Amino acid sequence: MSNLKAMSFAFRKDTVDMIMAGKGGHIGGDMSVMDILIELYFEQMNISPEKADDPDRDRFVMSKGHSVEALYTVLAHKGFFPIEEVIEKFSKFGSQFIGHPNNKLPGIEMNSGSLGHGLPVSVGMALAGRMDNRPYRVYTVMGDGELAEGSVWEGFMSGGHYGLDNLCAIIDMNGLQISGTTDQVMNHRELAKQVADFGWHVIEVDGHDFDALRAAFEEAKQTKGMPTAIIAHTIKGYGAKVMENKAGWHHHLPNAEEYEEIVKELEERRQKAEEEQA
Ligand SMILES: Cc1ncc(C[n+]2csc(CCOP(=O)(O)OP(=O)(O)O)c2C)c(N)n1
Ligand SMILES: [Mg+2]
Repeated sequence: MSNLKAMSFAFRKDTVDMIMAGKGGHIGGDMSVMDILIELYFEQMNISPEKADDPDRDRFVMSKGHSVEALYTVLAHKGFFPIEEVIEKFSKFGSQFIGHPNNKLPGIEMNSGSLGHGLPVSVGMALAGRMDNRPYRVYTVMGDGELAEGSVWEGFMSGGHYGLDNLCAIIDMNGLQISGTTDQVMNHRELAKQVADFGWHVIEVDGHDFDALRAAFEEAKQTKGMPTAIIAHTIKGYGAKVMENKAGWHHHLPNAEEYEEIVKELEERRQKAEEEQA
């Protein structure tokens, strides 16, 4: 599929169906991170089910592990497991498709869910790649609320210290966390400047613009001697107005009426994206 934008709305529908079937999930952050994941898995990363154990595969760490439903959706469409199976089994008793990433599933590198660990571990993976002379790149996605964890800043410090140009951190900058705006809960003021001060190359993009995301990832690959942080400005709940930009939708389970509304709007946006490309 070449029209990633149209694809993204179809993927969002699968994610919503997964959450409905599992009777819960982190819908807001799934919707904001979806386009970042699609661009990474379908355009950027050297990864596929056949390469799941290849020592040279690119590594992806979902640091904001609560957005696992979006990750399952993208991994399924990439061929790691059938999408129907995830939708059916997600969050059910005894299922391996649990509510946060676990590395017993193919395609998942690291257990996560306790925020603040993805970047420090990714620094280790990138350092190991350099020491072993491997060509792989390491990508990790964090939430903007997650940046309140102190370990994230140790990760920024060490990534910059070691000049890890095989490392790329993406911040899903949706302005909200679990209980309010990120600024209210823990304001990080001038994020781009702060991260740059730790020795990182920083790029800011619209996290729902595939061309902009692609250009940012290409720029990261060209950047030598320092890691890159991509601050992706996104909309929490992106895809249907009823869930957009509302802290309460962090893990809200849509009722029947809201579900109908979401599905209708996702399909409208999917069709519009198809027409725009035609
Ligand atoms: C260490 C830790 N503290 C608290 C939580 C509970 N928690 C789950 S999601 C979340 C908010 C995260 O906000 P953000 O990183 O902005 O994620 P997004 O907006 O992308 O969903 C919190 C506090 C957690 N998972 N881990
Ligand atoms: Mg957030």
